[in-house]
Amino acid sequence: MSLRDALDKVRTAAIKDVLAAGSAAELTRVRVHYLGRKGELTLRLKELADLPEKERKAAGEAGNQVKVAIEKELSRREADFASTASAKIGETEWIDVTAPGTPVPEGHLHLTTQAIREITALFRRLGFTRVRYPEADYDWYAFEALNMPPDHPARDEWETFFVDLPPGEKGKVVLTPHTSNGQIHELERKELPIRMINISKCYRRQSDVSHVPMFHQFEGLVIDKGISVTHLKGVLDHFAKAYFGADRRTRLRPFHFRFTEPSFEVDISCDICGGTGLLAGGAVCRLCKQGWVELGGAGMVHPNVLKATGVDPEQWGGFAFGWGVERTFMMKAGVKIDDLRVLYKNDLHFLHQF
Ligand code: FA5
Repeated sequence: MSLRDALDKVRTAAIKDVLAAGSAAELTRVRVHYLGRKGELTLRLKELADLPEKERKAAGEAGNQVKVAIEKELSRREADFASTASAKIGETEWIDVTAPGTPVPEGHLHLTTQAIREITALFRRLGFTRVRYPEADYDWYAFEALNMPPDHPARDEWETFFVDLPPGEKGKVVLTPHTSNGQIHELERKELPIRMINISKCYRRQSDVSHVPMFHQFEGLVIDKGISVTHLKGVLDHFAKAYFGADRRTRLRPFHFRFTEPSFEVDISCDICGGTGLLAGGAVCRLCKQGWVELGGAGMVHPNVLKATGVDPEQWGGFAFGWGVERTFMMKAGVKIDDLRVLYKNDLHFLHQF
């Protein structure tokens, strides 16, 4: 058989196979069988090289025509299969544009941030201005100007972290163990009267169910003329009722702070045990043990603090209070957390509950 005849035979067989293919995958197999690297037509075309030169050109052209004819038929059938497949998508894949969408997971602010915002808004309504002061500060602001001279034993209660820096004019640098440093910064500005609410991070070497090493306090300071302890009591009562609910009880316990006189600890009835100290089965409440949880300290600003900042205690006076943000949040009605440390474990199962 001449090469021409052989090529015609390949064309006829190939086109027959193309027409018989029942799917796009079968078509691919036909393509490989005839046009692939070792395909039938490809092998025939390789034989061209053995022909005498005068026949080679015409045979080459004939071979090319066969190739073009097969390609054309293959492409036509491939296009048929593709359009049938896309027509079928309409039957199997559809979307109901009226169906409710899948909700995108939404985050929320951390519970402490939420509490800080709520506390700030509450005091703002009473005319307090939110301020911020450094969280790494000099000894003078954290202790000395607060009537706690160097080596005074009262300092021990603050279990302070010292920063490893050479001491400056105002003493060593500490991570603020409370927000009372804000009182001194605020008084030093000499813009009286004062109604500040200073909220920031505090650091102490403590960790148990009601203590974390990094926590937040909010510190109020009111300096004016004619301020008495009844103003303090009024502000604290207002805050407790607005934040916790009218049914929660607060109490002031006499206490001692070096920077206030008289001084108090402010307690609130525990929400975990309803202020009884006992849980339903009779077990002692893990958080409060006796029905009350301490929220923070308060008192009338000590004259020595005013003197240290150059404010005349004969003319000016006022009160201050400093409470823990986390403890305050924890005691909110319905929160019922019996271990403060969960707030900072980054456990989303816990955080998403709120
Ligand atoms: C003080 O820090 C005083 N500066 C408060 C004060 C301000 C008194 C102004 C008078 C006038 P105290 O050490 O008790 O006081 O801390 C106050 C509150 O901070 C505590 O009652 C508690 O709510 C919170 N707190 C203290 N340590 C921690 C801690 N490690 N983790 C979480 N909260 C804490």
